[in-house]
Parts: sequence; C-alpha cells; structure tokens
Amino acid sequence: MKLKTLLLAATVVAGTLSLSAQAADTRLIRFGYGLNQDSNQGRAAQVFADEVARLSDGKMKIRAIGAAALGSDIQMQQALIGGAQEMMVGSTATLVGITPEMAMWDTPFLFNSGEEADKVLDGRAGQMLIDKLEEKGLVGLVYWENGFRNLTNSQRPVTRLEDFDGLKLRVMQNNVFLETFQRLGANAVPLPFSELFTALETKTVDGQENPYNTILSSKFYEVQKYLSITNHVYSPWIVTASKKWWDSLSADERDVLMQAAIASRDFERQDTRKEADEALAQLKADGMQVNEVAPEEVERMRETIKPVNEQIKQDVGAAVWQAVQNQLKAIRQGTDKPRG
Ligand code: TK8
Repeated sequence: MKLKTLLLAATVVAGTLSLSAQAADTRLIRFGYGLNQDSNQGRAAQVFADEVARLSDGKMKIRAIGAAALGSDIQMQQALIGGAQEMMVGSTATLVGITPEMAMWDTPFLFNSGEEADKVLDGRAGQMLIDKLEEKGLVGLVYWENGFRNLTNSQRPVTRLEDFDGLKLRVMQNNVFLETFQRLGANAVPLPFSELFTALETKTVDGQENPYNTILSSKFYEVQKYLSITNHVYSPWIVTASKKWWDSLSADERDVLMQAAIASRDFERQDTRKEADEALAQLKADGMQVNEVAPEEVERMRETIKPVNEQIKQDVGAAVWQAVQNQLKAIRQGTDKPRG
C-alpha cells in the first residue's frame, strides 16, 4: 500500500515536471469572445494573438476562440475567476454582477462620441474601475469599443416613445439595461448574447439593441426588419485575464500581454469606427428599413429614463460618478489633460 502511494506520488511529480517544462517552452493562452470570427471583435482578437506571438518570439501563443464556443460572457468570467480559462473580451455590462461599479458605462447617453469615451475609459475613471476587478479575481487590461447601440425589431419602426410599448426586447444580463427598457415601456428580457440569434429567429423576442457592426456580423438583418437609430448608450468591451493565472506569469510575460492589448485596442477602435460607417449602408442594402428618431423624441426618451441615473450613482458610488462627470466637463470645455 505504502509503496503504491509512493509510486503514485512519483508519477504525479514526474507528470507535473514535464508539464511545466512544456509550459516554459510555449504558453498556450485561451482567449474567448462572443461574436463571430468575422467581426470587429474577431479581427481584433487576431491582432492581439499576432502581437503576443511577435513580442514573445513565439513563446506565448494565444488561441482566440470566438462565437461563444467557450461560453457566454458570464460563463467565461466565472472560468477566468476559477482559473479554468486564461483570457477573454466581453461587455463591461455583463461584469456588473461581479463589479457593480462597471454599471457606470451603462449610463444612457453618457458619451457624445467615441473620442470622449476613449479619453474617459483610458483615463483615471476607466482605471478606477479596472482596479476594482482585482479583488474579484480578474485583471483588466484595456477597453475596446463595442460602440453606440441602436434598436432593431421585427414589429415596427420605433420613431416615438410610445412605439416601445409592449415590444419584447432582449437586453443584456444587467439591471440597468433591464430598468432602462422597462421604463421606456418595453417588455425587457435578459438573455446571453449567445442565445440571441435563435431568440430573434423563433420570435421569442421581437427585438434587441447593439451597434451596427454587430447587427451586421451576427446577421441580425436576416431576422429583423426595422432598425431605429437611437444611439441610446455607448458600450465598451473589456479585455480581462484570470488573476490566478496572471499571478503565475513573469513580469516580462505580463508586459508582452499588456503591450499587445494596447496595440489590439488601437487597431480595434479604428477598425470598428470605419466598419460602423459602412455597416449602416450594408444593412440597408440587406433589406433593413432604417429610421432616424427626431431630436425631440430622443429628448422624451432621455427624460423618461433619467431616474435610472440615480440608481447608477448609488451603485457605482459618488467617487466614480464624479470622476467621470468631471472629466466629461473638462473634455467639453477643452481643458482635459491626457493621463501619463
Ligand atoms: C458579446 C456581447 C455583445 C454585447 C451584447 O459577447 O451582449 O449584446 O453587445 O457584444 O458582449
């Protein structure tokens, strides 16, 4: 019995040794994401993978795995926290269950442009929220652009506040989105993105909201007739790593990942903005009926959902809320000083 235990222990030790020897040669890193490979998310994941290979002379290898093949955003976040998966990119909105402060970015009509979002996300406020992830077992690297969200549905063009009445809309798994769309009069149904296409196709829900890029790359135009330009919120994506795993890396390895993440971010924002401009025309060509929403109707929507801001303020705390508002004020007055 004793001998058997000893032998077993020896085998385990040998196994562990050969595993770590292998790991020292090349580190295989699984990087999961939710959209298709042929999307702005997929293209930027590939840039990240290429940069990591280049900067590490091939010693670190990213395996980018899209289409939620590793799970929904929320499932992947749990895998990262537990150490079963190394990295991912996904919506900040789906992180709110773990880090309530992330709800800051769900504030309707917070940013007026992508450039404003870049400054705040890459600035002090963005970093404050990244820092909050650590105690939850995640390491935040950079924010990518998901983009300004617009509404699609299979029932009718949404041109006035009243058009939301009774529309069954899928929302992200997040209380701010749930409350926002309930206040607008919709019947809001939280669902993971990975289940969305089928839910639209089978008419389990009438509609959803996402940037033009995603409406195109996820082929929602095949199952949605109407696209209403609401631009109701700017969504970031965030690149995260498992803290358990991150803590096992050398300083050089972390440096490679951080540098590659920044390169992927800069590529992704440019690529996404360029695609967004072209995507709207493509969606029209694919048969979607597109309508703008008159400024006074946008204003009515904005007023209707204003109380949501009070809830967000409470959830994220005065320090975060004020840091964002102060920077936005400075940006709009032309007195903002870039970090670093
Ligand atoms: C992709 C999601 C997606 C988001 C959503 O995994 O869920 O609607 O906009 O980009 O994170």
